[in-house]
Formats: sequence, C-alpha cells, structure tokens
Amino acid sequence: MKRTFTFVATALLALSLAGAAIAAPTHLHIAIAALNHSGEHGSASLVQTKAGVLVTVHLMGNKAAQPTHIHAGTCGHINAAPEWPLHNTVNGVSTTLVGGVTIAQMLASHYAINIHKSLMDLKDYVACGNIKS
Ligand SMILES: [Cu+2]
Repeated sequence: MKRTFTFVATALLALSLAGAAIAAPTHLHIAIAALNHSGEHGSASLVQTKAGVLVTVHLMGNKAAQPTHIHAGTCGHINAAPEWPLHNTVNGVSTTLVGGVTIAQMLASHYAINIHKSLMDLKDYVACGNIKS
C-alpha cells in the first residue's frame, strides 16, 4: 500500500514538473514587421538564461545605428517610454541580455520590440514585433 502511494506521488510530481516546463518557455522566435513603409523587417529570438533574457534582433534594410527597445504595449498601440533598452541595431543586428526577467514575465503582459529610425529621428518607428508565443 505504501509502495503504491509512493509511486503515485512520484508520478504526480513528474507530471507537475512537466507542466512547469511547458508554462515557462525557454525560447521564443518572433517576426518583426516594417512600419511606416520603411521596408525594414526581420525577426528576433529570445532565449532564457539564468541571468535574464538574451534578445537578438535581426533586421534587413538599414546599416545605420538604430535605437532599439522593448516597449510596453503592442505594435501600433505602443507606450512611447521604453520598458527595457536594447543595444542599438547596427548593420541589422542587436544582441542584449535583459537582466532579471523571464520570457514568461514578458508573455504575461503586452510587450513589443520597437526599432527607431535613428538617434536623430527617435520618434520615427521603422519596425516592430510583438512579443508573443
Ligand atoms: Cu524605443
């Protein structure tokens, strides 16, 4: 009887651990679409690490340094104040470790990766991708 209980308890524990793994994504790949006819588009990958979320943006269409941030909101309905700054996208690439946060936390609300035209034209948005699974 005791052995049966132990077996059932172990099976339930294994199931709950599997459930936790599904609920906490370790990778996310999102599309980044052009805004305002910029012709700039690409994708971003988010990878969970112990220190935070490693965000890599790949953007086609521009080689200049372009301010890149995670903003609250969705593309088209975005909060103007950046939530998490990312490194500028230069030659179409930006790689940043966003510390102290998880992909699950990002997915729990609405956030988007937003790319601005240039340091001089911060108000011009050229590309955006919603962070969603
Ligand atoms: Cu921004």
